[in-house]
Amino acid sequence: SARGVKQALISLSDKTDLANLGNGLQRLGFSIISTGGTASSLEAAGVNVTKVEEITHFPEMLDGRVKTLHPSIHGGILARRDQKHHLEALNEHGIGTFDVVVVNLYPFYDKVTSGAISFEDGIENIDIGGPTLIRAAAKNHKDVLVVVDHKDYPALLEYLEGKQDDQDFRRTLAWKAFQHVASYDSAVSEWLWKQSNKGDTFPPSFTVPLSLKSTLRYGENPHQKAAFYGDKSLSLVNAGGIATAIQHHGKEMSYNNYLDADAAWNCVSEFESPTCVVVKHTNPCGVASRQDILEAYRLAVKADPVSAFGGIVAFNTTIDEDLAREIREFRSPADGETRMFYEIVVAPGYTKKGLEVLKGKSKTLRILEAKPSGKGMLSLRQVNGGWLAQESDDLTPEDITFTKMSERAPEGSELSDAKFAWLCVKHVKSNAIVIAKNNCMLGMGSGQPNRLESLRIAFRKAGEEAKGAALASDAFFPFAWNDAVEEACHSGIAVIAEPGGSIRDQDAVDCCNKYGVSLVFTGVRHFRH
Ligand code: 93A
Repeated sequence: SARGVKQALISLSDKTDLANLGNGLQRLGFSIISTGGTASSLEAAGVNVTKVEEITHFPEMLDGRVKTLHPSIHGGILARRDQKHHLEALNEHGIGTFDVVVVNLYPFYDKVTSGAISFEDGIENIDIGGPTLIRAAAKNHKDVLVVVDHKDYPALLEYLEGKQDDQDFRRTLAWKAFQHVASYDSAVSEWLWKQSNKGDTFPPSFTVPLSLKSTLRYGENPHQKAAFYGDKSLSLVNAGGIATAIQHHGKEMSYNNYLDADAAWNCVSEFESPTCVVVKHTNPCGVASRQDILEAYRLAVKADPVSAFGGIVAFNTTIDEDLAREIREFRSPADGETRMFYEIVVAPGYTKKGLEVLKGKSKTLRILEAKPSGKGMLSLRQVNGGWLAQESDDLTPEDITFTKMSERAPEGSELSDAKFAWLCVKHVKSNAIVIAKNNCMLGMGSGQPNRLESLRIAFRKAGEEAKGAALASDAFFPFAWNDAVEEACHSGIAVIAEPGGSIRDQDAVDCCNKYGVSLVFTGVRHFRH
């Protein structure tokens, strides 16, 4: 410092680990300057601290809106130590330099996402002085260490104890500082957009503040580098979902694991009764709902045991010891011998014993605990050079009117079978066909450019069980005779649910009437591209 004392400026809303930081800096001979609340906390922790007012000779004013916005503070941060005239200017005004600046901001993000908050409260929670301190220090990082994350306190103290000057460390801190401010400002701007946009939430305005969560071993293939980012955009953030899942056990999550776990979790989260979903390559290949979750699990695997092998298993119920044991021991219905192998198990919770038993299945099995994926979220997809935004597809069979089109009305469990198939088909890649009965998926066809081909695949998997079952199609059938509808009728399906809307809808109706199959139109479709 110009006065020969090392000075640290600390101004924190989140005071986690402040005592350790203050004591550490004091031990290293720093004199500590702080704003009101931070100074009180430091004093309470037995750390000597000078109030900002004593440096600025100016009180915190305007209810704290102006605390640190003063040349005595910003001069001491921004002065170039390699410019004689900068240091002379500091001397002239009796300003000391700052070597360390530790700041975190008013919790604007938490405040505006924590439920109803008034517009005025939102505005008061916009931090002005804090970002200014952070930006100034980050700009002058060559000589000022800037810390915005309490997890970096130990590294800061370690660095200050060492003798080496490491510009890489300083640059990393400066990068993190600007990330912090950028994500803060984007949250403020998104919130203001919502306030000024008559409450409409679409289209959103956002600068996606992506924060690096982890580097992945590789992408979809080993020759592609990959990383995982979390987002803190007000429009994108989802209290639940796979990005915030806790991993209890197993090998590190891969790029494809995230995609598949996301698909499985989003699908199973939609069901209200106890349900198991098995996903392979982002498509649900087994789904079953049962009061007895063990039975649901066995049925979901049985729908397509070959695909389920190496897949992702998701439950919407807590996994207890019995279920964990079943997951661990269950032998493939394909040969009755091989123990099933999975990449991931995901559930909303585990009993202590359940978790313990499941961990015993294999060292690599990834065990995830996730909170339900929220509704009303925004979905973003990338195309080369741009982004597509859409509201998530939140429609459930409860929101939809299933209109009878055929002479024969659905009878017995046919309508509930059709609704179950409909909820499943929404999660299958187009062209999607699902055959289901008694709250259980029997077969599915996905991703075929030709709807008839998807249908044939679904029937091949369902086999004889397709007789009397329901069939759902994510979009309408362009042809009926000698095509998908007639094939479905021939195969003994009892009820077909499809959106309708084809110019040949009447053919589909006539065809179903000829075979005595009941046909319902949903009026909505569930494309998944
Ligand atoms: O109201 S402010 O925008 N005006 C300022 O000059 C200022 N300086 C620091 N907010 C300001 N701060 C913020 O105060 C910091 O970013 C920090 O989050 C908070 C710490 O206040 P206290 O030490 O009184 O708890």
